[in-house]
Amino acid sequence: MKNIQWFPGHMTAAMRMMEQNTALVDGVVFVLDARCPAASFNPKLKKMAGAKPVLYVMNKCDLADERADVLLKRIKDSGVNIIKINSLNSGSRRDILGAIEKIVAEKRERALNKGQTKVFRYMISGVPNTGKSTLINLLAGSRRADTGDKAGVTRGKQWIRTEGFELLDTPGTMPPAFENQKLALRLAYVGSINDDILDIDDIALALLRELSEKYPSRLAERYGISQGTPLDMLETVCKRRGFMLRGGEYDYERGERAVIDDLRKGKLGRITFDRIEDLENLRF
Ligand SMILES: Nc1nc2c(ncn2[C@@H]2O[C@H](COP(=O)(O)OP(=O)(O)O)[C@@H](O)[C@H]2O)c(=O)[nH]1
Ligand SMILES: [Mg+2]
Repeated sequence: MKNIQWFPGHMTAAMRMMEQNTALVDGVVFVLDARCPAASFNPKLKKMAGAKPVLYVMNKCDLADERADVLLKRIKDSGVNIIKINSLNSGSRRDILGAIEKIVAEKRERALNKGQTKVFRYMISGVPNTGKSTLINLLAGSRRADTGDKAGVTRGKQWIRTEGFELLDTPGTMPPAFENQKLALRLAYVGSINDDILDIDDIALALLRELSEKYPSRLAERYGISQGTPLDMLETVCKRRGFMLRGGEYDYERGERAVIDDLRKGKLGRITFDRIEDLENLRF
């Protein structure tokens, strides 16, 4: 299997932009994907935050199951600020506002005592497609930041003002190399790596293998898959969906896209890929 490597030029520029903006902010919000918080954690970005207060947000919690809560608890118990939210649900607005306010509460109090009303600035950061722009829209109460279900929708720099805060949306960035290919694959499944650079065969087959280990009943329910190699499973998907080419050959690519699409749209149910052991060696 080809190793996943991705660091296009605009990402290098984005890293530089974030480095410069870190100096301007009071805190950094790192948006993670609740289905794979270890995979979507970026040590480079963390390092860039330096001594600034950090809040981790496990977003898309509606797509993850209770295993994500186990991960959240483990990270929280290590003394880290972390919450889970669903950015598409207005009920999460209060949670995130409360969490970012808590981080600057003392500073705000001190400013108020001096008769100043301060606007606190946060940089919203994280790998692509974790929902940074959607989170900003939730906070701003309108569609202000561009969103999209693929990597790389947000390009430039945007400050957005809301309720005593200014939020800086940023394009997603990735580490230049993935030390852990297992985690890199999970980012690919959930759409945090631009599909153009991916080998869809590798991703879909790895996804089928991982699902058959972790959520076999979902594969049985949706595709009638009982067992077999990843390729056997893919053929079952093709048969079930009628993805056949002339001459009775399997249309593998359509089958692959269907499985990936189903996962991304939540049609395979709530899924969490990461496990406690994936958090080892990560310093949130
Ligand atoms: N189910 C679900 N989808 C979400 C959530 N937050 C964002 N999304 C979707 O994820 C995709 C990427 O969101 P976007 O905000 O553009 O991500 P960004 O690249 O981090 O800015 C969009 O299709 C959003 O509608 C969430 O909490 N739950
Ligand atoms: Mg964005």
